[in-house]
Amino acid sequence: MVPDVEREKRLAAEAAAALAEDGMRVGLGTGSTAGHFLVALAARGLDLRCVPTSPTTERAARELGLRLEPFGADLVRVDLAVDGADQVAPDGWVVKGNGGAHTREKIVAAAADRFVVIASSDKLVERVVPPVPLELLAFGATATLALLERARLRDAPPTPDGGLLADWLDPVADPAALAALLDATPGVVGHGLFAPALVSEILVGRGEVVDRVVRVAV
Ligand code: A5P
Repeated sequence: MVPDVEREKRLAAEAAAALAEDGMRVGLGTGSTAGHFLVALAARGLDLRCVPTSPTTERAARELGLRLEPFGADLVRVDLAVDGADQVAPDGWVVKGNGGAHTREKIVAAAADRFVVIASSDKLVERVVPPVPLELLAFGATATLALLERARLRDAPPTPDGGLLADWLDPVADPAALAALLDATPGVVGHGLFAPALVSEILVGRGEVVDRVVRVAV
């Protein structure tokens, strides 16, 4: 049976919104699943301070009446961050960035005491596969691409931070090894491989229920 993807996204988003408590600082992800989370979070009417991960999320959150604060010296950590995913693998690796916001999303996830990934069941994969989203510094992007032979620029506007979007297209035999390679390549500003250690919890809408995988830090 074909899953009702929007319903599954909404169920996962509502389960994540239930984790928010009055007074929390909350990181707001980007994408359609995160969009459901914004609606569910706003509906709770809590007193929150929120950090958006993209201009799109910022606009949507503002329209829903969520209080936004600059991600600066007065707010360097968040209690909870919630975001969607493009791929969720059983070994805990998550791929993000189809919408191009992965660099900001990872910064906010890394600043979160609890980073919760929400997804519909169609995002579950047996193993990470390409494309893996990249953001490149515009300066020297051709040279950076030459180092990453199997990456291609995306036909997309620059990110809000001036970065160029690209995708790694080779098979991903070992996500940790690829993440290390990308982290070590000058000119790569960010990539969409989110390591298991970054993810506290994964909420997957599956039919009428939400499966919860709580990750134990190792
Ligand atoms: C944004 O850049 C992405 O990381 C999204 O979070 C991811 O692509 C999931 O998007 P959807 O919820 O729209 O599938």
